[in-house]
Amino acid sequence: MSDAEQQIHYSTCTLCEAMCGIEVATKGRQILSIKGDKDNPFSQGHICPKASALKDLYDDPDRLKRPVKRVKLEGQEGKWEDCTWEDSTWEEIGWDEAFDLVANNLHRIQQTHGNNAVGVYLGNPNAHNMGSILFGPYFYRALKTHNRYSATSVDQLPHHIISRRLFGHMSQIPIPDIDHTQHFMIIGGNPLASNGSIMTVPNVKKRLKGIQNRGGKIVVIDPKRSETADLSCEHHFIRPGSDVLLLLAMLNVLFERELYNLDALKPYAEDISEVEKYVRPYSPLKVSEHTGISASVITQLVTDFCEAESAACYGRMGASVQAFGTLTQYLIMLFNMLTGNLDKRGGMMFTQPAADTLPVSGKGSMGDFTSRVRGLPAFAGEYPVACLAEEILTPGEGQIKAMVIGAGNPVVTTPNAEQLDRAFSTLEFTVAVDFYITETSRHADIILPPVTALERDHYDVVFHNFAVRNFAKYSEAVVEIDEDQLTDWQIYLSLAQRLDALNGKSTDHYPSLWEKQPKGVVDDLLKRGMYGKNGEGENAGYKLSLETLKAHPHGIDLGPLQSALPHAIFHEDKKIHLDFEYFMADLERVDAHFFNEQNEPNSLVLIGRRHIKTNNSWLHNSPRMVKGNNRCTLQINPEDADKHDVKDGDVVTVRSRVGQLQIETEITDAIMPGVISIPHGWGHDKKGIKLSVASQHPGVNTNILTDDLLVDELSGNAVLNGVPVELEKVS
Ligand SMILES: Nc1nc2c(c(=O)[nH]1)N[C@H]1C(S)=C(S)[C@@H](COP(=O)(O)OP(=O)(O)OC[C@H]3O[C@@H](n4cnc5c(=O)[nH]c(N)nc54)[C@H](O)[C@@H]3O)O[C@H]1N2
Ligand SMILES: Nc1nc2c(c(=O)[nH]1)N[C@H]1C(S)=C(S)[C@@H](COP(=O)(O)OP(=O)(O)OC[C@H]3O[C@@H](n4cnc5c(=O)[nH]c(N)nc54)[C@H](O)[C@@H]3O)O[C@H]1N2
Ligand code: SF4
Ligand SMILES: [Mo]
Repeated sequence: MSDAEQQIHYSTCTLCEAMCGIEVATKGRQILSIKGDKDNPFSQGHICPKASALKDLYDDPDRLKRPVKRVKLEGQEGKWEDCTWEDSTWEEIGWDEAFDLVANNLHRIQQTHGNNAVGVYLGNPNAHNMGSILFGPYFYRALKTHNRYSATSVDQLPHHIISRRLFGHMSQIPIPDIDHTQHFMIIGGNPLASNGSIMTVPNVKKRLKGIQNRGGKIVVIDPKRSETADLSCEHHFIRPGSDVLLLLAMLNVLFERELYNLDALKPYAEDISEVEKYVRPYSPLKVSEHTGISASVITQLVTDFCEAESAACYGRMGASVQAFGTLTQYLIMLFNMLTGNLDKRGGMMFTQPAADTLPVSGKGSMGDFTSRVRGLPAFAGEYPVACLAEEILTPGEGQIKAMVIGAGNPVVTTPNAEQLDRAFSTLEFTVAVDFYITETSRHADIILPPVTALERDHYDVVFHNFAVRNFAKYSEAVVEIDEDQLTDWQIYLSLAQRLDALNGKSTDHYPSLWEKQPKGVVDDLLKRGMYGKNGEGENAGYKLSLETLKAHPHGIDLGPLQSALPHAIFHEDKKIHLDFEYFMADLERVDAHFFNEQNEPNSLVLIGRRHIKTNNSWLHNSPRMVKGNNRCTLQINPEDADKHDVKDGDVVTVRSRVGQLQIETEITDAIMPGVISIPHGWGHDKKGIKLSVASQHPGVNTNILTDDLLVDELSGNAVLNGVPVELEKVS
């Protein structure tokens, strides 16, 4: 090993959505360094501090490499619920034994209690993992359960519902053409910390500065003067959860001043002028107090937007994961359409990815089911995760008795986290596909650990679809793995095959899947795609296939985003279905919420925030990522601090309907009065986890405060921003 040569590999960072190209130096199975790949045409050498966490993850002694089984210590028979964490220990087992145990237990529970007795939760890293995305579904389909949940419903669910209804496919989401826009309005996104979301945009800072350098403008609407707001030309505080009113008033101004531009969209949406009748009651004056933005500023926001040569209004996490997230994002879409900026250079545009999964993936089934206990709507075969705990805790037919958790940590990341934690301890059987023993996977009977990102081949099946340029890149694993280490897809396919066999179904198709592998699927998609070897038309000259991409290890630039209507529409009539009846019905709830005299607005509401060195709940075991000052603080405006007699650094108790926690304060005028901010992803003080670095920097879990009963009713998406809380100084 010691005389191994140093090698350089070109790969992609999979930690966030930006898809930065990385240059990884290895020696044998040692990772020496990770740098930005200067020759990657898309990211041009950019990386953020997280890229080195890929090495830390690979080297982490806490990481599991073989399956483990949780066993009770002697004398501790009975249910897990009655065990303390000290009563059990983990034992390494072989893969075959692990797969048999998992398949047999899930099968047994489904035979006894029905298919829906097994629940599935899929977390965010699946989206960054081609194997999970392409082969995971074989396993979920084999389970035949309706009880499916994912991180989508604490995140981008509204975007999917809107795209499904308007354009006919849940993943056909328009992206800001950031490199050409002259006016970029950001509502509830902080790309400088998050590196962009539903906008794959490596080196977002440079691209934002590019807008300013060409005389354009960036406007940020956010209850916090975020890093992005600091860089922008204009920032306005907004009361959390009131964006829907701002958008209604912005649309109102468009019609009032006849600033709308129907020409471009009329052929695709003849009824678009009907928007006027819905927004007429919401004048800037009417919404100004509720939003905290003056009527004149609202009008100015619209006139500036309309005067720009091109403009994009982009709403993200802060605007989606709140009480009116779906209606807000819908109105944002209408605003882009009515100003002539949908499908226009410098506006919101559709990508044309090389490996286009849309034609072969589910468009998003709607309205098929509602959840058993609370009746929340299913979308694309998933229920909102806000109702997962009650589906485990409420007895009756269809009660969840076992859970499969793939690359997720819902005990930290979903609302009313303590309730879910309790619920998980009542389960008969749990399996987690994860390389860490986390707050969630500690509940598992079996943990199946896949390899980490640099140990597997990668084509970004999801985020190329959301990129601000058309681009394609494939990379092979950077380091070799042991024969008995598996990737996610091998785990899922093994389980699927066993379950199908147990259910008496044919398994004849499995040998060809094992042979094809996810990369074979990508190869097919590339070849038959619009830039493909077998493609036709003006872009076929690229002749893409896996082989071509292997020969271009830095990736291939496929040019700026192009107009794509009507091709981008999946509805058979090739029209955009505005579906007023569905979306605008929610205005009734808006009126009841904001304009009912009896509703006293809460004096203090909670929002979240991200830091460049975090990635949801799971990078805190990298010493580099947690070094320095405690970042898990409660940010509060000086005015509110005074009101509560709190000094910087004081510890306060925060209470919501569902829980309470204690946390250190950080007084800053960057946060709006009446709002407090706590970052998510912390709270690594649970017994039974095996995260030795994270445990020393535990922080607190903000989702102890977020409320499972608060959802955006149209979608069932969780409300993680704008949660009513009370605060008290700890004496
Ligand atoms: N209050 C509040 N809560 C939030 C948010 C917020 O802004 N505020 N944000 C929400 C959002 S947007 C999201 S997406 C969710 C995320 O919520 P989750 O997806 O539930 O949580 P993650 O922290 O991403 O957990 C990922 C888990 O996957 C494991 N993992 C990492 N890579 C892999 C892999 O390649 N394979 C496998 N099998 N496992 C892997 C990690 O060890 C970790 O345990 O959190 C949400 N929660
Ligand atoms: N460093 C880092 N990067 C990440 C992640 C991470 O955990 N860490 N997570 C990744 C994931 S899974 C996602 S989904 C993306 C999310 O990426 P973004 O959508 O950019 O999310 P945030 O950075 O949380 O920024 C949300 C902003 O919304 C504001 N906000 C909160 N409530 C409201 C409101 O009611 N109205 C308005 N207008 N604004 C509001 C917040 O103050 C915050 O500035 O980031 C991804 N990238
Ligand atoms: S910006 Fe995202 S993709 Fe780029 S290096 Fe950082 S975490 Fe990785
Ligand atoms: Mo997310």
